[in-house]
Amino acid sequence: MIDVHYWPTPNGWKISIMLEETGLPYRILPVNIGRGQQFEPGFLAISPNNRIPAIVDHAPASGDGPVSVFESGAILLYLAEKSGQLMPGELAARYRVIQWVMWQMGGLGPMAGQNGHFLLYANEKIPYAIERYGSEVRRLYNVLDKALAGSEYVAGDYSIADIACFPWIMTHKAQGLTLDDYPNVKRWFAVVRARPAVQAGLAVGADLKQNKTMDEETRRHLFGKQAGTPAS
Ligand SMILES: N[C@@H](CCC(=O)N[C@@H](CS)C(=O)NCC(=O)O)C(=O)O
Repeated sequence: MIDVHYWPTPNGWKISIMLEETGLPYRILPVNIGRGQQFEPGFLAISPNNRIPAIVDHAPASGDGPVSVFESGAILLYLAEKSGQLMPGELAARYRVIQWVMWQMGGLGPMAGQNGHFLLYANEKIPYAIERYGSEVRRLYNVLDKALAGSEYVAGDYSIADIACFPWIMTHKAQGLTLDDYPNVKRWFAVVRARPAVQAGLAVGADLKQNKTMDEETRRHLFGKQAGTPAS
């Protein structure tokens, strides 16, 4: 059984989609990031960066004790290895997938996260930040659009590279973007979204988030002083 420390957000959905795709047995352990549960010592012990998602696999292939993994990209790699699915075996094809997972983790996710923050959540509208992150997100969407011009999926066959990117493309409206400007992304997005496992993954924990708007307490936990305090 795999414990998934989870909240229904883009990085959380990567893992619920992957688990639905592979059929690996899992159990959801909610971490309400709007109520500060990411700072609780028990969670920090497995996720020292105080971010969801994190997993604990109680039956790893090694046969040893539980294995815990944080960072959604690392978790996708772990689950691909455990299940033997959604990651090609051949060397060049495998690294084609890994490089796009790294691209998502180091580029699309963080830039889209900052762009959304400065567009939607920052109390002060800072034109330089909005322009800086907005142009970087548009550049990244163009990179993905070009890749998808020559390939049905992000890195060859459907893989963890698609699962890593999809939830962040779901946020395109919040990024101030329309997929009409990225026709290959638009075509790919519709194909991935239609997959039953993707729909099932997106539904995981949908009932947890009763308050869809950003209330003051959520702002304090995500953007307040505690958010900048080193985990202890
Ligand atoms: N690079 C990390 C990012 C994880 C991340 O930013 N998670 C957000 C939710 S999508 C979170 O836990 N935020 C809590 C906080 O900011 O305190 C990953 O991909 O796992």
